[in-house]
Amino acid sequence: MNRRDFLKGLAASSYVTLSGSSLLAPLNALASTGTDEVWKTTGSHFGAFKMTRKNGVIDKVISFDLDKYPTDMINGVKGLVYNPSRVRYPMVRLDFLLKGHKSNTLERGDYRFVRVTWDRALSLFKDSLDEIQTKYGPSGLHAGQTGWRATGQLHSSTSHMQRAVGMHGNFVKKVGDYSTGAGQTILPYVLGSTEVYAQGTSWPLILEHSDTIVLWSNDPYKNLQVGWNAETHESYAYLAQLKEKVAQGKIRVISIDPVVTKTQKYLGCEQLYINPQTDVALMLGIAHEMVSQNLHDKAFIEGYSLGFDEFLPYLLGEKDGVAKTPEWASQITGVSVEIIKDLAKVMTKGRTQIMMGWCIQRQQHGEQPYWMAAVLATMIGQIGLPGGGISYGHHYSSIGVPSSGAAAPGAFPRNLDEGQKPLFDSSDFKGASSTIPVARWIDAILEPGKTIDANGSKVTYPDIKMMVFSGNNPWNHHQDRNKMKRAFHKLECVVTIDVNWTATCRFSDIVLPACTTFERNDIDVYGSYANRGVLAMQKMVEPLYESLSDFEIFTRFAALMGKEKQYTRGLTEMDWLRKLYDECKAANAGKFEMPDFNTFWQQGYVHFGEGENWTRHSDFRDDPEINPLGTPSGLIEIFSRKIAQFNYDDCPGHPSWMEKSERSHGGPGSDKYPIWMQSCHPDQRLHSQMCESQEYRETYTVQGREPVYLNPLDAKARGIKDGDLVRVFNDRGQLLAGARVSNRFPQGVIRIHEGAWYGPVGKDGSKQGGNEIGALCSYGDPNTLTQDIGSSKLAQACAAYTCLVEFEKFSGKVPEVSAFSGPIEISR
Ligand SMILES: Nc1nc2c(c(=O)[nH]1)N[C@H]1C(S)=C(S)[C@@H](COP(=O)(O)OP(=O)(O)OC[C@H]3O[C@@H](n4cnc5c(=O)[nH]c(N)nc54)[C@H](O)[C@@H]3O)O[C@H]1N2
Ligand SMILES: Nc1nc2c(c(=O)[nH]1)N[C@H]1C(S)=C(S)[C@@H](COP(=O)(O)OP(=O)(O)OC[C@H]3O[C@@H](n4cnc5c(=O)[nH]c(N)nc54)[C@H](O)[C@@H]3O)O[C@H]1N2
Ligand SMILES: [Mo]
Repeated sequence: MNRRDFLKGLAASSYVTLSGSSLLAPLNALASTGTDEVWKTTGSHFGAFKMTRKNGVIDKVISFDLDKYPTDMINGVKGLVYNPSRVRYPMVRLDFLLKGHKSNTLERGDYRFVRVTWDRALSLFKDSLDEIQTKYGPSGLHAGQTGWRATGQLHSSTSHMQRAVGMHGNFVKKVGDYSTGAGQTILPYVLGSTEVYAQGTSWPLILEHSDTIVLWSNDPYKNLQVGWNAETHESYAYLAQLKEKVAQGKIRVISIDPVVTKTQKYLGCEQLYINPQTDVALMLGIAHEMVSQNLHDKAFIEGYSLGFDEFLPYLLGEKDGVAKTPEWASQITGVSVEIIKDLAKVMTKGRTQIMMGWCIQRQQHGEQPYWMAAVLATMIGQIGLPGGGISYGHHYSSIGVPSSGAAAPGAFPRNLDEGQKPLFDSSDFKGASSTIPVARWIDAILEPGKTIDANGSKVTYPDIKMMVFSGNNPWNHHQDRNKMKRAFHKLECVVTIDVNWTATCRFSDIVLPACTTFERNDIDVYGSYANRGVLAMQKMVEPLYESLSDFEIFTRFAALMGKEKQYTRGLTEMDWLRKLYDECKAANAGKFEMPDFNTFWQQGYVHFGEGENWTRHSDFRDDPEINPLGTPSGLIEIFSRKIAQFNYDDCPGHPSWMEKSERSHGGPGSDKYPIWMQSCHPDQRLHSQMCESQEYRETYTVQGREPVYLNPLDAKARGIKDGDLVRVFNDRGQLLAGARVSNRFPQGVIRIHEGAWYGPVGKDGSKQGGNEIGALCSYGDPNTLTQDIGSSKLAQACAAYTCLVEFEKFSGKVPEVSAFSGPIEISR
């Protein structure tokens, strides 16, 4: 049947709705059968595993021999492959199939999809790209979002999509990321590098030299479970040693956090409660006390930094009439004057390592706490000493585990090869920017042509008409679902390549099924920053249903353009793995022994051995003239002339306390919505990944919903008991979640972990009504409620933690959870 006949057929017949019943087919009927039982090695963000296969189905999953601290999430791994949310075959949204780019976009998200063949799906995809490039040029297409696609150097799904789509034509890209957008923008001005993605001082040195460790907005025990590459979990051995030292009174650890973190419980360390979003005020109060008690290291400030003199009048209140005294800070932060004064003493006595988490910069003015913390560390004067100074990543991807120093394997190219030209070879963005801050894409869709400030430049929003997503889940990661719906009404076409029926698929027009990482062969770096070795990721089962690897999907797509060879360079999956491995072996020749590829593949792993201890910024400390920082002056910039020249009202030339647009505990907006909602990273997932893992999810859900953690007094005041269903709401949206009442959360603070799947239902409770603006989320996605604003004119970064809400006991007809059961399948 050609396209026209098919569409005619669709239009002429009445449709039957197949609600997900076919999704419950027995699992072992889905994969190829066999009687083998083999152990194979593979890797993932959750660590490395060994798996067996029985009758063609993954059977046992056990942790890798070298992983001494495997995460509990290992119990969810099988469910990543076998779950009811898998995308089984290519599907197209009903009205898009009928009307293409003239479809009724208000229907987008009503979840009605029609199954099509791979050929049809890929040609519809290409036709759409043709139409966009012809009508609008490259500014009409955004394919630049990235995310936590599965690990693997070959099968990086984002690279595959961007290389192939890039061979078709140019498109809008992003700068920065949701993780550290504000931090990675401010710190190059202050410390000369992003710091967040830099290797940190080695844990053994910290354990040896630190007297005090301040965990500031930081929960490493929770967050080190996952890594950007296959995680080794070696950091946990150091955390175990730290726990011992805390018990022996050898190291004092203070966790500055509104909530009792998993790390605080594990270490048995001190917790210092602080009102959310007020950390800059606390830091200023401490700094003020240091100055008034003459505790700061004047020689270090003089020799290694610039601009303390410009900052001091602000601190002392000579500029704005407000001295940033401990008394002043206490009123804002809820931390007592005595404790603030004591912190100034404690931090300047002995060796103090400040370890910043990232959450604190995912808020409005998120640049400020990072800058001010660097100023505090400068005043303490221990930057560049082992166990002293400041770090911004010890909770992430094995940072602090000494690096092996070996060369890691390369990756499949994301960009076009030298000399390759796109089919539509235009770079005319019609006066708009070709790159926009990562979290501002919804604003761009809503207000094309608008010019904003961003990091010293002007960005003019392109008129985006089509989005392509692969390896990221924007209907998880972006803020303010109802605003997103309004933006998506303006798009002509949305294409998503994913393993599962995420909410992003739900709001797409063309959905293509990728297989999981366990259904293809790959290689990975073992231990991101530690770079412990090279791991074989051996295919466990054939791709389920009609899913394909991203490599195969885009090889077929490239073939439609006559560019298959250009895309693959004429190499198969195994050819690529061999090539990446052999290049790595050559780069390590004479330094690290690596066997030939076949031996490696058979043994599953090559070990590079242990790395050496290292202290961040020690070279700068040794000689700031020979080893300057990457800042304009080469010194730590307490005052930045460059930033001051930008003249931003929300990011002046030195760190400053600024009130937030929404803040609890007496701040703006708290009279109407008194509760601060934090949407921290989940303990039992990687963002939205593993939420689909049904059995594992059921170990933590409450009445099938995502938990919302509540303080007992807040719960009681609203007549809520542990286990009740709760409606959480503000002017932006509403969701259902299940109450978990816990003393770990203070009054006025609730937590719903990000990554809870968006499962909107209409007023009638139907999943088809999920496209309605204001629809209730039936599962509990916190981004139904968060604010979509930029951190400031500097970074324009994600500010999800500037968010107030209210909650109540849910009364009303309880809707079914619509998040996980896949689309409403329409057939003739
Ligand atoms: N409210 C709030 N929002 C946040 C945050 C927060 O703290 N609070 N945190 C932010 C941060 S730091 C981040 S990093 C982002 C995370 O946001 P994302 O990185 O977008 O989140 P993931 O859920 O990991 O999305 C990865 C998607 O890739 C898919 N995928 C996995 N493997 C493959 C593959 O092999 N092929 C293809 N095609 N697809 C694959 C998965 O199924 C999943 O849908 O969220 C941000 N959003
Ligand atoms: N298990 C697991 N680990 C992960 C991830 C995951 O999804 N699951 N994601 C990974 C990724 S992509 C990232 S970006 C990192 C995220 O790393 P982070 O952003 O650092 O992690 P979070 O756990 O969200 O937040 C850490 C702590 O900040 C506190 N906090 C929030 N707001 C404030 C505040 O205003 N003041 C103070 N003092 N504290 C505050 C929270 O209460 C929480 O305890 O984690 C990585 N690790
Ligand atoms: Mo992140």
